[in-house]
Amino acid sequence: MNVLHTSDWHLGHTLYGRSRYSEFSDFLDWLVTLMKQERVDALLVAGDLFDTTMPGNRAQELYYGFLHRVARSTPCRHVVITSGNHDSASFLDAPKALLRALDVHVIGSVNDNVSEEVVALHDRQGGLEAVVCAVPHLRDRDIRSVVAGESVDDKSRKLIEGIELHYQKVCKAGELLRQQEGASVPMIAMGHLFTAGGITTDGDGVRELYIGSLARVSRSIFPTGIDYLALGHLHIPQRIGGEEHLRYSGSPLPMGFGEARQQKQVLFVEFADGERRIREIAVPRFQPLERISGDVDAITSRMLQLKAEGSSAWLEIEYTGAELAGNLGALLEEAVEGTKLEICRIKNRRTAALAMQQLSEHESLDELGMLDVFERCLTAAKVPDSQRSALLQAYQEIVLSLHENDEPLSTTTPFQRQPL
Ligand SMILES: [Mn+2]
Repeated sequence: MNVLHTSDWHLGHTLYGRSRYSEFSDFLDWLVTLMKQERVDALLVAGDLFDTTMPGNRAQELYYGFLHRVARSTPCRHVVITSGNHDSASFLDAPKALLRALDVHVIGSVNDNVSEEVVALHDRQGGLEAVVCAVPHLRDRDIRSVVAGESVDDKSRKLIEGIELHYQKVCKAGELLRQQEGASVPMIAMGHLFTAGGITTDGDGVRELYIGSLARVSRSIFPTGIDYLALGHLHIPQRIGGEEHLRYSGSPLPMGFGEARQQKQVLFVEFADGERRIREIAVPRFQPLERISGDVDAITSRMLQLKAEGSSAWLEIEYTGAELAGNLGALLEEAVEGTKLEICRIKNRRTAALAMQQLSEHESLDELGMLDVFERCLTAAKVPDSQRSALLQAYQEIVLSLHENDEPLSTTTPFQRQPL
């Protein structure tokens, strides 16, 4: 049996206001072709299918169009989709019954009955071929009973225990089903969460959100006996604890310039004759991204090089020179004129450094991250260092809970820029 694992598509994602529909469309076309070539029997998508809880029509069209194509034009017999922190669980669940007709199993929200999260995959003859313990993104409120006056450590411990218990219950139900059918088929688990030691990239926002945050679990929470664990949430592909079969597939597209140089992948898992073989399949780069960092000379010479190559890269320019470069914007506009290059963002470190010393008129919210803004508030209010870490933690917890609400966030709040 051939299984393909992917996650974190973030359909509808924009990069500094630029829409990425053509990249998403190219990726999904490529995926359909791959599924035919590799004769994929089951596709697992471990959360963050959409970038926002209320995806736009084009993002939805891509999603449903893809599922229809998979059902009609590939050998794939099963699709299992679980929710991520960016998805609205109820939005994913809404067309559940309809999608079942296409052999697509959607598990958006946690249900009191854990067997709802156990998906039995049957072959054409009706025999069991795999059991998937499809755990959706577990939100704080799904698993933890809040008690007033709890310490941060209490909350954290309860949350981790809750996640562990949930995985145990679902995997136990999966094991039971496997025994009932008397088949020694693979047991696959899915999830969307951050595990300790996970690697994140500069600029993806996950560091900001998870430093000292609650939802940090270790490898030991996953029951032994799982033949393959398909995780989502981290955008860099990685193993957990170096183990071959516990994997994050990572996002297929770079979600920001910090991920621009990473090779993106999907994971191909073949179960045959009681053996498991895992293969990483590289995802092509549909739209090149590049971050150019340096002084004016370094930036312009790299741009000339790209121009000579006929590159159509999207660029993030980071000026780190010593002098104030007031004409940087005009200089760069001139450099891209008549080329296919596009500048998405210009970061002027020199100006930003000045702004840190004194509030500058030129400072814009765009230059600051969520934590920067909060830290400015703490500084402005002369909050003593001894209180900072507790306040930061409380702040991060509030931000996390905002992300986990099922309603779209207002476009006017800085929280709109979600991490991972
Ligand atoms: Mn994600």
